[in-house]
Amino acid sequence: MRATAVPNDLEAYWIPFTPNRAFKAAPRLFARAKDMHYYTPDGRAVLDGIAGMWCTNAGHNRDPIVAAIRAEAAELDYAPAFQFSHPKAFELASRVAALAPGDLDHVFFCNSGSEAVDTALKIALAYHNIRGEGARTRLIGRERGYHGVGFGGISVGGIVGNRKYFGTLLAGVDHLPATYNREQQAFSKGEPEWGGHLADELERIVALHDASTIAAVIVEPMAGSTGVLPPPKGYLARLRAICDRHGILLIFDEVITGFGRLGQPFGAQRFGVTPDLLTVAKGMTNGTVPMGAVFAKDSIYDTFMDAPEGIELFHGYTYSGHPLACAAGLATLDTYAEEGLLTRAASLEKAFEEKMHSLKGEKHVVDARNCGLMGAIELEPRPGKPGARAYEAFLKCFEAGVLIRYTGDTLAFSPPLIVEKAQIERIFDTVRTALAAVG
Ligand code: PXG
Repeated sequence: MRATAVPNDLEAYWIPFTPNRAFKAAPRLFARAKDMHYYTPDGRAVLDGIAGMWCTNAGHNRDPIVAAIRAEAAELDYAPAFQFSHPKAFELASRVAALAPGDLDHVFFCNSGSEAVDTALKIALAYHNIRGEGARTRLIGRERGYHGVGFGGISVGGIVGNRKYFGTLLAGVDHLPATYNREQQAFSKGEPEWGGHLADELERIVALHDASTIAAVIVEPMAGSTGVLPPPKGYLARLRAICDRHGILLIFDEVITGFGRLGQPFGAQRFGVTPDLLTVAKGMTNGTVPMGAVFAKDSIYDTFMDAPEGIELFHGYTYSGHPLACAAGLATLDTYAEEGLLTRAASLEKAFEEKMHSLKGEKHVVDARNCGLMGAIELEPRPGKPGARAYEAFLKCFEAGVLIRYTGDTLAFSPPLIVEKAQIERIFDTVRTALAAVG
Protein backbone atom coordinates (compact mmCIF):
# COMPACT_ATOMS: atom_id res chain seq x y z
CA MET A 1 0.00 0.00 0.00
CA ARG A 2 1.36 3.37 -1.02
CA ALA A 3 -0.10 6.41 0.75
CA THR A 4 -0.40 9.82 -0.91
CA ALA A 5 -0.57 13.13 0.95
CA VAL A 6 -3.97 14.79 0.62
CA PRO A 7 -4.72 18.51 0.68
CA ASN A 8 -6.32 19.76 3.89
CA ASP A 9 -8.20 22.66 2.33
CA LEU A 10 -10.95 21.65 -0.05
CA GLU A 11 -12.66 25.03 -0.14
CA ALA A 12 -11.10 26.77 -3.15
CA TYR A 13 -11.77 24.15 -5.80
CA TRP A 14 -15.30 24.43 -7.26
CA ILE A 15 -15.91 20.88 -8.51
CA PRO A 16 -17.94 20.48 -11.73
CA PHE A 17 -21.27 18.64 -11.89
CA THR A 18 -20.93 17.66 -8.24
CA PRO A 19 -22.80 18.52 -5.04
CA ASN A 20 -19.78 20.41 -3.64
CA ARG A 21 -20.94 20.61 -0.03
CA ALA A 22 -21.70 16.89 0.25
CA PHE A 23 -18.50 16.02 -1.55
CA LYS A 24 -16.32 18.19 0.65
CA ALA A 25 -17.90 16.65 3.75
CA ALA A 26 -16.89 13.18 2.51
CA PRO A 27 -14.44 13.52 -0.38
CA ARG A 28 -13.60 10.72 -2.76
CA LEU A 29 -10.14 11.12 -4.25
CA PHE A 30 -8.01 9.06 -6.56
CA ALA A 31 -4.26 9.38 -6.25
CA ARG A 32 -3.01 7.11 -9.02
CA ALA A 33 -4.15 4.51 -11.53
CA LYS A 34 -2.82 1.56 -13.49
CA ASP A 35 -4.57 -0.56 -16.13
CA MET A 36 -8.00 -1.56 -14.76
CA HIS A 37 -7.61 0.07 -11.35
CA TYR A 38 -7.64 3.35 -9.51
CA TYR A 39 -5.94 3.72 -6.14
CA THR A 40 -7.22 6.02 -3.41
CA PRO A 41 -4.79 8.21 -1.43
CA ASP A 42 -4.70 5.57 1.32
CA GLY A 43 -3.81 2.94 -1.26
CA ARG A 44 -7.15 1.13 -1.71
CA ALA A 45 -7.61 -0.42 -5.20
CA VAL A 46 -10.86 0.41 -7.05
CA LEU A 47 -11.80 -1.55 -10.19
CA ASP A 48 -12.72 0.90 -12.94
CA GLY A 49 -16.14 -0.01 -14.36
CA ILE A 50 -16.58 3.21 -16.34
CA ALA A 51 -13.19 3.93 -18.00
CA GLY A 52 -12.68 7.05 -15.89
CA MET A 53 -15.58 8.95 -17.43
CA TRP A 54 -15.98 6.85 -20.60
CA CYS A 55 -12.52 7.81 -21.83
CA THR A 56 -9.62 5.59 -20.77
CA ASN A 57 -10.43 2.88 -23.29
CA ALA A 58 -7.00 1.22 -23.13
CA GLY A 59 -6.90 1.30 -19.34
CA HIS A 60 -4.84 3.62 -17.16
CA ASN A 61 -1.26 4.87 -17.32
CA ARG A 62 -0.25 2.70 -20.23
CA ASP A 63 3.54 2.82 -20.52
CA PRO A 64 3.88 3.72 -24.24
CA ILE A 65 1.34 6.53 -23.94
CA VAL A 66 3.02 7.90 -20.82
CA ALA A 67 6.41 7.72 -22.56
CA ALA A 68 5.11 9.52 -25.66
CA ILE A 69 3.66 12.38 -23.59
CA ARG A 70 6.88 12.71 -21.58
CA ALA A 71 9.02 12.76 -24.71
CA GLU A 72 6.84 15.34 -26.46
CA ALA A 73 6.84 17.66 -23.43
CA ALA A 74 10.63 17.68 -23.63
CA GLU A 75 10.68 18.04 -27.44
CA LEU A 76 7.96 20.55 -28.39
CA ASP A 77 5.96 22.04 -25.55
CA TYR A 78 3.74 24.16 -27.76
CA ALA A 79 3.49 25.31 -31.37
CA PRO A 80 1.19 28.11 -32.53
CA ALA A 81 -2.01 26.57 -33.79
CA PHE A 82 -2.87 29.29 -36.34
CA GLN A 83 -0.60 30.03 -39.30
CA PHE A 84 1.81 27.34 -38.01
CA SER A 85 1.56 23.71 -37.05
CA HIS A 86 3.79 20.74 -36.28
CA PRO A 87 4.26 17.32 -37.90
CA LYS A 88 2.35 15.20 -35.38
CA ALA A 89 -0.89 17.15 -35.96
CA PHE A 90 -0.91 16.08 -39.61
CA GLU A 91 0.11 12.54 -38.77
CA LEU A 92 -2.64 12.14 -36.19
CA ALA A 93 -5.28 13.65 -38.49
CA SER A 94 -4.32 11.22 -41.28
CA ARG A 95 -4.35 8.24 -38.98
CA VAL A 96 -7.71 8.93 -37.34
CA ALA A 97 -9.25 9.82 -40.70
CA ALA A 98 -8.16 6.40 -41.97
CA LEU A 99 -10.16 4.77 -39.15
CA ALA A 100 -13.28 6.82 -39.75
CA PRO A 101 -16.13 5.54 -41.92
CA GLY A 102 -16.91 6.68 -45.45
CA ASP A 103 -15.24 9.82 -46.70
CA LEU A 104 -14.97 11.53 -43.32
CA ASP A 105 -11.41 12.37 -44.35
CA HIS A 106 -10.78 15.78 -42.79
CA VAL A 107 -10.16 16.48 -39.14
CA PHE A 108 -10.52 19.72 -37.16
CA PHE A 109 -8.88 19.56 -33.72
CA CYS A 110 -10.17 21.07 -30.48
CA ASN A 111 -9.81 20.19 -26.79
CA SER A 112 -12.99 18.57 -25.55
CA GLY A 113 -16.26 17.05 -26.58
CA SER A 114 -18.08 20.31 -25.90
CA GLU A 115 -15.76 22.18 -28.23
CA ALA A 116 -16.10 19.44 -30.84
CA VAL A 117 -19.88 19.82 -30.78
CA ASP A 118 -19.83 23.60 -31.03
CA THR A 119 -17.25 23.32 -33.83
CA ALA A 120 -19.42 20.85 -35.76
CA LEU A 121 -22.50 23.07 -35.43
CA LYS A 122 -20.51 26.07 -36.66
CA ILE A 123 -19.10 24.11 -39.61
CA ALA A 124 -22.64 23.07 -40.55
CA LEU A 125 -23.93 26.65 -40.45
CA ALA A 126 -20.94 28.06 -42.34
CA TYR A 127 -21.15 25.28 -44.94
CA HIS A 128 -24.69 26.21 -45.89
CA ASN A 129 -23.82 29.88 -45.77
CA ILE A 130 -20.98 29.69 -48.26
CA ARG A 131 -23.09 27.54 -50.56
CA GLY A 132 -25.61 30.35 -50.73
CA GLU A 133 -28.13 28.64 -48.44
CA GLY A 134 -27.66 31.01 -45.52
CA ALA A 135 -31.32 30.63 -44.54
CA ARG A 136 -30.46 27.18 -43.20
CA THR A 137 -29.86 28.27 -39.62
CA ARG A 138 -31.98 25.87 -37.58
CA LEU A 139 -30.32 23.09 -35.60
CA ILE A 140 -32.20 19.99 -34.50
CA GLY A 141 -31.16 17.99 -31.44
CA ARG A 142 -33.00 15.38 -29.42
CA GLU A 143 -34.61 15.13 -26.00
CA ARG A 144 -32.25 13.35 -23.59
CA GLY A 145 -29.31 14.21 -25.86
CA TYR A 146 -26.03 15.28 -24.22
CA HIS A 147 -23.66 17.33 -26.32
CA GLY A 148 -21.47 18.92 -23.69
CA VAL A 149 -21.84 22.24 -21.98
CA GLY A 150 -21.04 24.95 -24.53
CA PHE A 151 -23.96 27.17 -25.52
CA GLY A 152 -24.35 25.24 -28.78
CA GLY A 153 -24.23 21.90 -27.01
CA ILE A 154 -26.75 22.77 -24.31
CA SER A 155 -29.07 24.31 -26.92
CA VAL A 156 -29.26 21.16 -29.03
CA GLY A 157 -28.98 18.98 -25.92
CA GLY A 158 -32.08 17.68 -24.22
CA ILE A 159 -31.29 17.70 -20.50
CA VAL A 160 -33.48 20.13 -18.56
CA GLY A 161 -31.03 20.78 -15.73
CA ASN A 162 -28.28 21.66 -18.19
CA ARG A 163 -30.50 24.20 -19.95
CA LYS A 164 -32.89 25.88 -17.58
CA TYR A 165 -30.46 28.17 -15.73
CA PHE A 166 -28.67 29.50 -18.76
CA GLY A 167 -30.85 32.02 -20.47
CA THR A 168 -32.28 31.93 -23.93
CA LEU A 169 -29.70 29.55 -25.48
CA LEU A 170 -29.36 29.44 -29.27
CA ALA A 171 -32.40 30.57 -31.19
CA GLY A 172 -34.02 28.36 -33.78
CA VAL A 173 -33.37 24.98 -32.20
CA ASP A 174 -35.91 22.16 -32.20
CA HIS A 175 -35.76 18.67 -30.73
CA LEU A 176 -36.65 15.16 -31.83
CA PRO A 177 -38.34 13.00 -29.20
CA ALA A 178 -36.16 10.71 -27.08
CA THR A 179 -35.95 7.15 -28.39
CA TYR A 180 -36.45 5.49 -25.00
CA ASN A 181 -39.75 3.95 -23.97
CA ARG A 182 -39.53 1.50 -21.11
CA GLU A 183 -42.91 -0.06 -21.67
CA GLN A 184 -41.89 -1.04 -25.19
CA GLN A 185 -38.19 -1.66 -24.70
CA ALA A 186 -37.49 -2.91 -21.16
CA PHE A 187 -34.67 -5.47 -20.95
CA SER A 188 -33.80 -5.18 -24.64
CA LYS A 189 -30.44 -6.61 -25.61
CA GLY A 190 -28.65 -4.46 -28.16
CA GLU A 191 -30.83 -2.31 -30.42
CA PRO A 192 -34.48 -2.38 -29.31
CA GLU A 193 -37.04 -3.68 -31.80
CA TRP A 194 -39.44 -0.84 -31.05
CA GLY A 195 -38.89 2.80 -31.91
CA GLY A 196 -37.44 3.02 -35.43
CA HIS A 197 -40.50 5.02 -36.47
CA LEU A 198 -39.54 7.83 -34.06
CA ALA A 199 -37.07 9.02 -36.69
CA ASP A 200 -40.08 10.05 -38.78
CA GLU A 201 -40.68 12.85 -36.28
CA LEU A 202 -37.96 14.63 -38.23
CA GLU A 203 -40.38 14.83 -41.17
CA ARG A 204 -42.87 16.57 -38.89
CA ILE A 205 -40.22 19.09 -37.82
CA VAL A 206 -39.22 19.65 -41.45
CA ALA A 207 -42.86 20.20 -42.39
CA LEU A 208 -43.20 22.75 -39.58
CA HIS A 209 -40.09 24.83 -40.32
CA ASP A 210 -39.43 23.98 -43.98
CA ALA A 211 -36.22 22.21 -44.98
CA SER A 212 -34.79 25.43 -46.41
CA THR A 213 -34.36 26.73 -42.84
CA ILE A 214 -32.70 23.64 -41.32
CA ALA A 215 -28.90 23.28 -41.24
CA ALA A 216 -28.26 20.07 -39.32
CA VAL A 217 -29.51 17.31 -37.06
CA ILE A 218 -27.23 16.19 -34.24
CA VAL A 219 -27.65 12.96 -32.28
CA GLU A 220 -25.52 10.56 -30.32
CA PRO A 221 -25.80 7.31 -32.30
CA MET A 222 -26.23 5.79 -28.84
CA ALA A 223 -26.88 8.16 -25.96
CA GLY A 224 -24.54 7.73 -23.01
CA SER A 225 -24.94 10.38 -20.34
CA THR A 226 -28.68 10.18 -20.03
CA GLY A 227 -28.66 6.51 -19.22
CA VAL A 228 -27.27 4.46 -22.14
CA LEU A 229 -29.96 4.36 -24.81
CA PRO A 230 -29.15 2.10 -27.77
CA PRO A 231 -30.84 3.30 -30.97
CA PRO A 232 -33.96 1.38 -31.99
CA LYS A 233 -33.46 -0.86 -35.03
CA GLY A 234 -33.59 1.15 -38.24
CA TYR A 235 -33.79 4.51 -36.46
CA LEU A 236 -30.44 5.93 -37.58
CA ALA A 237 -30.90 4.77 -41.19
CA ARG A 238 -34.29 6.53 -41.28
CA LEU A 239 -32.78 9.74 -39.91
CA ARG A 240 -30.08 9.48 -42.58
CA ALA A 241 -32.64 9.07 -45.36
CA ILE A 242 -34.75 12.02 -44.21
CA CYS A 243 -31.68 14.27 -43.93
CA ASP A 244 -30.63 13.27 -47.46
CA ARG A 245 -34.08 13.96 -48.84
CA HIS A 246 -34.00 17.51 -47.48
CA GLY A 247 -30.34 18.53 -47.80
CA ILE A 248 -29.90 18.55 -44.01
CA LEU A 249 -26.51 17.61 -42.57
CA LEU A 250 -26.43 14.69 -40.13
CA ILE A 251 -23.97 15.00 -37.24
CA PHE A 252 -23.11 12.02 -35.03
CA ASP A 253 -21.75 12.93 -31.62
CA GLU A 254 -19.41 10.00 -30.93
CA VAL A 255 -17.62 11.48 -27.93
CA ILE A 256 -18.49 8.32 -25.99
CA THR A 257 -19.11 5.78 -28.76
CA GLY A 258 -15.92 6.61 -30.71
CA PHE A 259 -12.75 4.54 -30.40
CA GLY A 260 -14.05 1.05 -29.90
CA ARG A 261 -16.78 1.34 -27.28
CA LEU A 262 -19.34 -0.47 -29.48
CA GLY A 263 -17.04 -3.12 -30.98
CA GLN A 264 -16.11 -1.09 -34.06
CA PRO A 265 -13.89 1.99 -34.24
CA PHE A 266 -17.01 4.19 -34.40
CA GLY A 267 -20.71 3.74 -33.74
CA ALA A 268 -21.32 4.77 -37.34
CA GLN A 269 -19.67 1.51 -38.42
CA ARG A 270 -21.47 -0.55 -35.82
CA PHE A 271 -24.85 0.76 -36.96
CA GLY A 272 -23.98 0.98 -40.67
CA VAL A 273 -24.92 4.65 -41.04
CA THR A 274 -22.41 7.34 -42.03
CA PRO A 275 -22.98 10.93 -40.91
CA ASP A 276 -21.72 14.09 -42.66
CA LEU A 277 -19.86 15.32 -39.58
CA LEU A 278 -18.71 13.28 -36.58
CA THR A 279 -17.45 14.52 -33.22
CA VAL A 280 -15.01 12.71 -30.93
CA ALA A 281 -12.95 13.40 -27.77
CA LYS A 282 -12.35 11.19 -24.69
CA GLY A 283 -10.91 7.94 -26.12
CA MET A 284 -8.93 9.77 -28.77
CA THR A 285 -6.05 10.25 -26.31
CA ASN A 286 -7.16 7.52 -23.92
CA GLY A 287 -8.29 10.28 -21.60
CA THR A 288 -4.73 11.45 -20.96
CA VAL A 289 -4.33 14.87 -22.59
CA PRO A 290 -7.54 16.78 -23.41
CA MET A 291 -8.39 16.58 -27.10
CA GLY A 292 -11.50 16.61 -29.27
CA ALA A 293 -12.03 16.59 -33.01
CA VAL A 294 -14.60 16.95 -35.75
CA PHE A 295 -14.44 14.73 -38.83
CA ALA A 296 -15.87 16.30 -41.98
CA LYS A 297 -16.71 14.50 -45.20
CA ASP A 298 -14.88 15.44 -48.38
CA SER A 299 -17.67 17.45 -49.97
CA ILE A 300 -17.99 19.67 -46.89
CA TYR A 301 -14.26 20.30 -46.68
CA ASP A 302 -14.07 20.88 -50.45
CA THR A 303 -16.85 23.44 -50.27
CA PHE A 304 -14.73 25.52 -47.89
CA MET A 305 -11.60 25.02 -50.01
CA ASP A 306 -13.41 26.12 -53.17
CA ALA A 307 -14.17 29.52 -51.65
CA PRO A 308 -12.01 32.52 -52.62
CA GLU A 309 -8.44 32.51 -51.17
CA GLY A 310 -8.10 33.37 -47.47
CA ILE A 311 -9.06 31.92 -44.12
CA GLU A 312 -11.74 29.36 -44.96
CA LEU A 313 -13.16 28.94 -41.44
CA PHE A 314 -13.02 31.66 -38.79
CA HIS A 315 -12.75 29.23 -35.92
CA GLY A 316 -10.07 27.50 -33.84
CA TYR A 317 -8.48 27.28 -30.40
CA THR A 318 -5.06 28.17 -28.99
CA TYR A 319 -4.65 24.50 -28.18
CA SER A 320 -6.10 22.97 -31.38
CA GLY A 321 -3.82 20.04 -32.17
CA HIS A 322 -1.63 20.62 -29.11
CA PRO A 323 1.68 18.71 -29.43
CA LEU A 324 1.14 16.76 -26.19
CA ALA A 325 -2.36 15.77 -27.22
CA CYS A 326 -1.15 14.69 -30.67
CA ALA A 327 1.67 12.63 -29.17
CA ALA A 328 -0.79 11.05 -26.76
CA GLY A 329 -3.25 10.39 -29.61
CA LEU A 330 -0.63 8.69 -31.79
CA ALA A 331 0.58 6.45 -28.96
CA THR A 332 -3.05 5.69 -28.09
CA LEU A 333 -3.79 4.60 -31.67
CA ASP A 334 -0.70 2.36 -31.57
CA THR A 335 -1.89 0.73 -28.36
CA TYR A 336 -5.42 0.29 -29.74
CA ALA A 337 -3.98 -1.34 -32.89
CA GLU A 338 -1.45 -3.58 -31.13
CA GLU A 339 -4.04 -4.92 -28.71
CA GLY A 340 -7.01 -5.03 -31.09
CA LEU A 341 -8.94 -2.78 -28.74
CA LEU A 342 -11.09 -1.04 -31.36
CA THR A 343 -12.93 -4.32 -31.97
CA ARG A 344 -12.35 -6.14 -28.68
CA ALA A 345 -15.71 -5.02 -27.27
CA ALA A 346 -17.41 -7.20 -29.88
CA SER A 347 -15.85 -10.35 -28.42
CA LEU A 348 -16.84 -9.42 -24.85
CA GLU A 349 -20.29 -8.07 -25.61
CA LYS A 350 -22.20 -11.32 -25.03
CA ALA A 351 -20.49 -12.05 -21.70
CA PHE A 352 -21.08 -8.47 -20.58
CA GLU A 353 -24.71 -8.60 -21.73
CA GLU A 354 -25.49 -11.91 -20.03
CA LYS A 355 -23.91 -10.91 -16.76
CA MET A 356 -25.61 -7.51 -16.71
CA HIS A 357 -29.03 -8.88 -17.64
CA SER A 358 -28.70 -11.48 -14.87
CA LEU A 359 -29.53 -8.56 -12.56
CA LYS A 360 -33.09 -8.69 -13.90
CA GLY A 361 -35.27 -9.66 -10.97
CA GLU A 362 -33.00 -8.09 -8.35
CA LYS A 363 -34.59 -5.59 -6.00
CA HIS A 364 -35.45 -2.22 -7.65
CA VAL A 365 -34.29 -3.19 -11.18
CA VAL A 366 -36.84 -2.07 -13.80
CA ASP A 367 -34.65 -2.19 -16.92
CA ALA A 368 -31.29 -3.29 -18.26
CA ARG A 369 -29.96 -2.25 -21.68
CA ASN A 370 -26.66 -2.62 -23.47
CA CYS A 371 -24.69 -2.44 -26.69
CA GLY A 372 -20.97 -3.06 -27.10
CA LEU A 373 -19.18 -2.60 -23.78
CA MET A 374 -21.71 -0.07 -22.62
CA GLY A 375 -24.70 -0.84 -20.43
CA ALA A 376 -27.10 0.46 -17.83
CA ILE A 377 -29.40 -0.79 -15.12
CA GLU A 378 -32.37 1.37 -14.31
CA LEU A 379 -33.79 1.41 -10.78
CA GLU A 380 -37.27 2.24 -9.60
CA PRO A 381 -36.86 5.70 -8.01
CA ARG A 382 -37.43 6.00 -4.29
CA PRO A 383 -40.79 7.80 -3.90
CA GLY A 384 -40.22 11.55 -3.67
CA LYS A 385 -36.43 11.17 -3.88
CA PRO A 386 -35.37 10.69 -7.48
CA GLY A 387 -31.73 9.64 -7.83
CA ALA A 388 -31.25 8.75 -4.15
CA ARG A 389 -31.35 5.00 -4.69
CA ALA A 390 -28.83 5.01 -7.53
CA TYR A 391 -26.54 7.32 -5.56
CA GLU A 392 -26.57 4.93 -2.63
CA ALA A 393 -25.86 1.96 -4.88
CA PHE A 394 -23.00 3.88 -6.48
CA LEU A 395 -21.54 4.65 -3.02
CA LYS A 396 -21.86 1.04 -1.90
CA CYS A 397 -20.06 -0.16 -5.04
CA PHE A 398 -17.29 2.36 -4.44
CA GLU A 399 -16.93 1.21 -0.84
CA ALA A 400 -16.72 -2.36 -2.15
CA GLY A 401 -13.94 -1.36 -4.55
CA VAL A 402 -15.80 -0.93 -7.86
CA LEU A 403 -16.26 2.37 -9.70
CA ILE A 404 -19.48 2.83 -11.68
CA ARG A 405 -21.49 5.95 -12.63
CA TYR A 406 -25.01 6.94 -11.89
CA THR A 407 -27.30 9.43 -13.53
CA GLY A 408 -30.81 9.92 -12.17
CA ASP A 409 -31.79 6.41 -11.11
CA THR A 410 -29.68 4.70 -13.74
CA LEU A 411 -26.39 2.93 -13.04
CA ALA A 412 -24.03 3.03 -16.04
CA PHE A 413 -21.18 0.70 -16.97
CA SER A 414 -18.48 1.20 -19.55
CA PRO A 415 -15.23 -0.47 -18.47
CA PRO A 416 -11.91 0.03 -20.23
CA LEU A 417 -11.76 -2.17 -23.34
CA ILE A 418 -8.92 -4.21 -21.78
CA VAL A 419 -11.36 -5.57 -19.17
CA GLU A 420 -11.21 -9.33 -18.51
CA LYS A 421 -14.30 -11.53 -18.13
CA ALA A 422 -13.58 -12.12 -14.44
CA GLN A 423 -13.56 -8.36 -13.91
CA ILE A 424 -16.89 -8.00 -15.71
CA GLU A 425 -18.27 -10.59 -13.30
CA ARG A 426 -16.81 -8.75 -10.33
CA ILE A 427 -18.42 -5.46 -11.44
CA PHE A 428 -21.92 -6.92 -11.68
CA ASP A 429 -21.57 -9.15 -8.60
CA THR A 430 -20.68 -6.02 -6.66
CA VAL A 431 -23.72 -4.22 -8.09
CA ARG A 432 -25.91 -7.19 -7.09
CA THR A 433 -24.67 -7.05 -3.50
CA ALA A 434 -25.06 -3.26 -3.43
CA LEU A 435 -28.66 -3.46 -4.68
CA ALA A 436 -29.54 -6.00 -2.00
CA ALA A 437 -28.28 -3.56 0.63
CA VAL A 438 -30.06 -0.46 -0.73
CA GLY A 439 -33.47 0.24 0.72
N1 PXG B 1 -20.88 14.80 -26.34
C1 PXG B 1 -21.13 13.63 -25.74
C2 PXG B 1 -21.93 12.59 -26.45
C3 PXG B 1 -20.64 13.39 -24.46
O1 PXG B 1 -20.91 12.23 -23.85
C4 PXG B 1 -19.63 15.59 -24.50
C5 PXG B 1 -20.15 15.76 -25.77
C6 PXG B 1 -18.84 16.69 -23.89
O2 PXG B 1 -17.52 16.35 -23.75
P1 PXG B 1 -16.56 17.17 -22.75
O3 PXG B 1 -15.21 16.64 -23.12
O4 PXG B 1 -16.72 18.60 -23.08
O5 PXG B 1 -17.01 16.85 -21.35
C7 PXG B 1 -19.87 14.38 -23.83
C8 PXG B 1 -19.32 14.20 -22.44
C9 PXG B 1 -21.47 10.87 -17.76
C10 PXG B 1 -20.56 11.88 -18.40
O6 PXG B 1 -21.04 10.09 -16.95
C11 PXG B 1 -20.58 12.03 -19.76
C12 PXG B 1 -19.78 12.99 -20.36
C13 PXG B 1 -18.94 13.76 -19.59
C14 PXG B 1 -18.93 13.58 -18.21
C15 PXG B 1 -19.73 12.63 -17.60
O7 PXG B 1 -22.63 10.80 -18.14
N2 PXG B 1 -19.86 13.12 -21.72
